[in-house]
Amino acid sequence: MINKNSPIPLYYQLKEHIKEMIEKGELKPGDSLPPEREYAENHQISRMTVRQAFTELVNEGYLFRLQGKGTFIAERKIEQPLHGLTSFTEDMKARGFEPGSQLIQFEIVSSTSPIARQLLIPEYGPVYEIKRIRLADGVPMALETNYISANLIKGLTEQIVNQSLYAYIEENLNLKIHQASQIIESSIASQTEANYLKIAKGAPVMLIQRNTYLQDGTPLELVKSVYRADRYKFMIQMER
Ligand code: 16G
Repeated sequence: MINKNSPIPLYYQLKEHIKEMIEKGELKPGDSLPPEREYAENHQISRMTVRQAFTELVNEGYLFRLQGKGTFIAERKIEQPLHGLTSFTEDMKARGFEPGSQLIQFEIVSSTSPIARQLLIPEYGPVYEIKRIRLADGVPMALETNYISANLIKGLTEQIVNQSLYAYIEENLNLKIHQASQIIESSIASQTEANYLKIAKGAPVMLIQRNTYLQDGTPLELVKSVYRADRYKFMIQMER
């Protein structure tokens, strides 16, 4: 599997080999890899080569290390395309996961001025503040906080937001969700976020802020999401 006469660097060959085994399902999430020294001896390559391959695979999210326990195969990341305006429920169904939500907060509050400005409503106007842990097959993927004008979207209930918000808005209220702008930046999980997402405090996360608009340009929602960086990657198609 490793060809020492090839011009391709050994660490790179090893990396590709491990990736292929993961893709074929020969290595499954949670499986452990032998210690670097043993691995190097078995394949008659240097320990440095193994370390470099493992480290890059850790950085790319294919493997993870547990202090004192070894190196393991990570869960596959969900690849989220960025070109369609979709809901979490739609995204998960499209990938064969069962979407779910755990409601943390659901109330009508008076909007702060930054929120009022973005939703184009009077300051202190009533907004729903909805905080949900979004689940895929019961596993926490993201922590999402939505702000929606209570005068625009009437009749939201806990039952509705335990299902799909977008489905309710489009199917029950017949409003057309039209476009959104989204900002993605990296961060680390606070203690609270870590507890909700079942990750370690300080683990990498992606912060997403989405402003969504209806067909007539009315701001529909302001959303702040914290996505697990170990389970998510974003894909965008580009043309030149
Ligand atoms: C996605 C959207 C969020 C929207 C939600 C509706 C991002 C960052 N956020 O999570 O803006 O409110 O879907 O999902 O993609 P639902 O219809 O399943 O409730």
